[in-house]
Amino acid sequence: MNELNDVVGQAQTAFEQAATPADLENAKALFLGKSGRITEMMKGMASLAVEDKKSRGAAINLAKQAIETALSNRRQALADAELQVQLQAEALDVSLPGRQRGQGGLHPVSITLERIEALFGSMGFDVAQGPEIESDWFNFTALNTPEDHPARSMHDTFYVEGGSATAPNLLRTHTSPMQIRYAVQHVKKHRAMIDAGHSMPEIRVIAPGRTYRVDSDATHSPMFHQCEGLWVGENVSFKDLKYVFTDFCRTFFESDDLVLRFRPSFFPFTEPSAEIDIQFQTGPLAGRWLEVAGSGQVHPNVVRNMGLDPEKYIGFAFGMGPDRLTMLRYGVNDLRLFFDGDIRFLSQFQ
Ligand code: 2NM
Repeated sequence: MNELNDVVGQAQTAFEQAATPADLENAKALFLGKSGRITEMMKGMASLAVEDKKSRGAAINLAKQAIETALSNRRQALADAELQVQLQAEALDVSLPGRQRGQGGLHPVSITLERIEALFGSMGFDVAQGPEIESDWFNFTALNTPEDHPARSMHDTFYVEGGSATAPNLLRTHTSPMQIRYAVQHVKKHRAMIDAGHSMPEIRVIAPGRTYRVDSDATHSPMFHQCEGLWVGENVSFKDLKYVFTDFCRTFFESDDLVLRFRPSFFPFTEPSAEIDIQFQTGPLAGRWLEVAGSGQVHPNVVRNMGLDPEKYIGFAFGMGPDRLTMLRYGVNDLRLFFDGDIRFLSQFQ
């Protein structure tokens, strides 16, 4: 009897010590398997007398049942523990906020273009639109560019299919052609009024957009942005351009003491022409002259190509680079960062 109690005790201990279901099945074999302790005891009964067999058999059966109970308890305990581990690993925190779609944002150059449009809009300037594939006439000829001007060469301009030898198509190299288109439409709309000797409403427009030139380094991208401005009327002068552009620069850079310098220059479409430089009085760029735009009085040939009499109408124009303005405003030192599409760079402007 003592021996049976010991076997039951040993089985209980062995089962408790089994850490995995596989260990437990091995431990079970030691007691209930083909040559396990209980099985061996059953076999040992063969030599007993009939009356002893009955009581011995009953005792062994009780021990066997106790071992089976211990086994099934341990099986359940191990299964429960395994389930707990799995539940823990797959636990869902239902109080977490839902996964949201990434919030997009404007490209830094788009932010600049929107600011430019808003600022000039507040000064009565309309925003022109036009095609990126242009004709040679709108991009060069109408703008008084000589037939042999180097800008027309294939080294500087991307020519595209669809034109003819005498009227090629190209990717616009500036946004001035949009202004010619805009001016021509404006003049057409007011033709009767002009011919009757009345004053035409002034043309005040900016032309922002993508432009293309064969050029690529740290400060030049084959695709870049431009924003040109045009102001045509009977009584417009350089002082109007100076006033408007000074106001624009001070508002755009949020710097009231910023000063401007107009430096003589040359463009085929303006005469006289001037580069516009700005100088900050405070901040990291203080004291340096920074070139931000070209400008000038619209050439009489260009005024004529708009359908206006240059003896009666006078225009002023400017052209600036929104990419460079964005670099200056945010302190970016490599133009290519804008067009590499690296989200780590772009997301800093949101
Ligand atoms: C510049 C510099 C100077 C300009 C001229 C015209 C137009 F259409 F009136 F002919 N639009 N923009 C102009 C003048 C552009 O960019 C550096």
